[in-house]
Order: sequence, then C-alpha cells, then structure tokens
Amino acid sequence: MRKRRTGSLIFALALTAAGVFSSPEQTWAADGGDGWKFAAADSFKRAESSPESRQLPFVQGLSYYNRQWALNNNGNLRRVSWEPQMISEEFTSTPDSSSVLHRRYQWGEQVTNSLAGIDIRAEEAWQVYEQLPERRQVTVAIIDSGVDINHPDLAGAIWVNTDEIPGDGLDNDGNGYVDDDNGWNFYENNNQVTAEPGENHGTHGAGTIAGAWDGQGITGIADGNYVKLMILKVLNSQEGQGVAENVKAAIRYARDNGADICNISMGTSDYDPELEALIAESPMLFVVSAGNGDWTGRGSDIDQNPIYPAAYPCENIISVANLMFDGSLDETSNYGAVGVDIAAPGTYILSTIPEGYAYLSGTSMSAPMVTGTAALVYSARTDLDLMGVKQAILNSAVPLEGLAGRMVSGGMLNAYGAINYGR
Ligand SMILES: [Ca+2]
Ligand SMILES: [Ca+2]
Ligand SMILES: [Ca+2]
Repeated sequence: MRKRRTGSLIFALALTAAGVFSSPEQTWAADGGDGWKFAAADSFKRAESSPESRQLPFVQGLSYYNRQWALNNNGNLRRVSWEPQMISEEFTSTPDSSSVLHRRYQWGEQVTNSLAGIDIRAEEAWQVYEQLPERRQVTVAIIDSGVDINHPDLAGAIWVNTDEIPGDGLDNDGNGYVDDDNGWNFYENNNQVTAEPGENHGTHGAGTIAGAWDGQGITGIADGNYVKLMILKVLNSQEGQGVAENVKAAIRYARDNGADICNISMGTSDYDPELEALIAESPMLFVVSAGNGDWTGRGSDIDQNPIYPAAYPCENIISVANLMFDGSLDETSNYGAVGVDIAAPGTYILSTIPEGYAYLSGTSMSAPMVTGTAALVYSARTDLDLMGVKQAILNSAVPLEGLAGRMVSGGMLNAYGAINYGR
C-alpha cells in the first residue's frame, strides 16, 4: 500500500469528505449502472460512468470554483481508489491427489495524482473574451434529461422562446408545440422541461456550459448573458434512457427554433441512417460524447465498435473522450483514431444538479466542456462560423502522449487556444 502524500492532502480531504474517492464500491470503473455499456438495442442511454457522490448545497455567497479542476487544475487533487490485488497463491492436495489452486486477495490502495496545468485554460480564455469587442447571442440545445431551470446557477441562462406566450394553451408561434417557453419535453410530449429531484444528468451538463459567473456555486465556461440553453428532454428521469425518434424530433426542434450548437451526451450502438442524415444536413454544430466503454467498464475503440452519433462521419460533429486530471485518457473512456476528435475533462466534475451540486464522471461530462468552449468562442469570435469554431477547437488542442493515435486531434481541449485561434 502506498503512503499518502501530505502535499496533496487538503484537496483530497475535501473530496474524500464528499464521498467521491474513498470506498471500494465507488471505484467507478466497476460500476455497471449508468454507462452505454448496457445500452439496450434501440435505445439511447446517457453516458455517465460514476455513481453520484454526496451532494453539495447551494449556499448564498459560497463559491465552489476551486473544486473545478477542469477550469483551473493546481495539481492538488488526487484519487484514492481501492482495487483487489492478489497477495498469494498456493496449491493444496486433495484426498484424491488432485490439486486445488487457492488465491488470496486484499484491497489495495491506488493513488492517482493530478497534474497542475491539466485543464482547459479557462482563465486565460476569459481574459481574451473580455478583450474581444463583440458578442453574438448563442443558443445551445441540451438534448438530454430535463434541466433544473430554476437553479440559481442556471436560471439566467435558460433560453426563452420570445415568440410564445406562456401558459395560454396556444401555439402562438405556430411551430407545432403549445407553450414551449424554454424547449420541449419529447419524452412525455409536454412543455415540462424542468428536472425532478435526482434527474441530474442534463442539469450537470448545463452548469458546465453556462453556470453563472456570479462568484457563487460553480462557474460555467460560457457567459450565460449571451449563451442561452434550450432544454430538449428526451431521456427519462430515472434510468436515463430514450428512443431515437425523440432524439431526432429534438434535433429538428433545435434546428427550426434557432439553436446553433447541440450537446448530446448520450449514445447507442444502433446505426440510424435517418439520424445520420439529419445531423449531416443540419447547419448546427453537434458536440457528442464518445461513450464509457463496453460491458467490462473499460473504454473501447469506437472505430471497431461504433457508438452513435459519435461515430457518424459528419463534418459538423465533435466527438469527445474523457480526460483524467493527470492528463491520461480515463480508463472508462471510449476512443477512436477516426471517430473521436478530442479529449476534455470528464472525471470528478463538479457541476449543478437540481437544488445543489455534485461530482459526476463520464464522457457525458466531457462533451459539455467542449460545448461551453464552442459557445464562448462562437459568441465572441464573430469572424468565425461554426465550422471555424470546430477547427479552432481541434487545431488548438494540447497534444498529450496518452491521446496520440487514439483520437483525431491527439490532444486535450484548450479554451484559450481556441478563442485566440488565428488572431
Ligand atoms: Ca409554440
Ligand atoms: Ca402559448
Ligand atoms: Ca456561479
């Protein structure tokens, strides 16, 4: 068993207290409850590999920014996980003179230390953002579970359908949806897009993209004053599953109602030519998660075992893998030299959930990092179109040894490089 390093104790304690790192059952690689690895045929399933940790409350004036390693990694974070390690094996003879092998295991501590600087360079990106003279309004469609649209960190960043009169029972804008004020619930075919307690998945991604820059709670990557979140619910509240028909309907809604970027933190192994064509012909940019491994919990190659929409060969898709805070590809993350584009932080990500905050892990958390960056860049770089934003993001990725040959860019998301690209 390795000794703990005192230098990293403070942050580790905070996280251990949050219940993330300490106990065997929370070694997320062993978790089988939430990944794509069990996605049933014909269903979409959210991409999220870890069980939920203890939640943090919203407290007026209290900031959790120093726990968001993805934005500012000072190297003080570490993971302590417990895995079975074989300590002895021996043969014993039986009365019939055959032998039986006995192996003994004990739980062994595995420590992974974070590396300072393994982050998306958010603070430098925001400095450039402040210097840029123009702002474009950007609409991001979150195609996911519901979202807590009243969360203090999100309420100011929710898209409002200004052509719709709320609550009058009429489809005022004639788009086919009655009272679709903030989006639509395709799962239940109504206008209730707000998440129920425990419906964390969509709310978590929303916070990463546009959590308020208000000095409390968490901080999102993009400026919620200019980047608005259109909520399109396609997954059910509990198991996080949905069907392709609703995903396609949500994409059509996003396109028809002015969305620029779609975040799709989910996937399926079922190929759907209609979905592929819908994406390919869309003017929107799609940021999608690469998925969290096969049934063993280990990441797999989506060029061999495709997960969609990540593996569709569409120009307007950015497919995202899960980066660990030591700069390695997370062991649950899928990869693919052709089908995956870039890695972004996705393990132990603190963001919003209904009525609070929680750490979640998976490529579901990685995709919103890229979406938030794309929205930030698209808002302030009015000289770029959406494909230009994609190029800026991929071409500015920071190459990392463990990512080379496993994704198109071979690197991790660099928000500073992206917003400064070509200037
Ligand atoms: Ca309407
Ligand atoms: Ca109405
Ligand atoms: Ca905040």
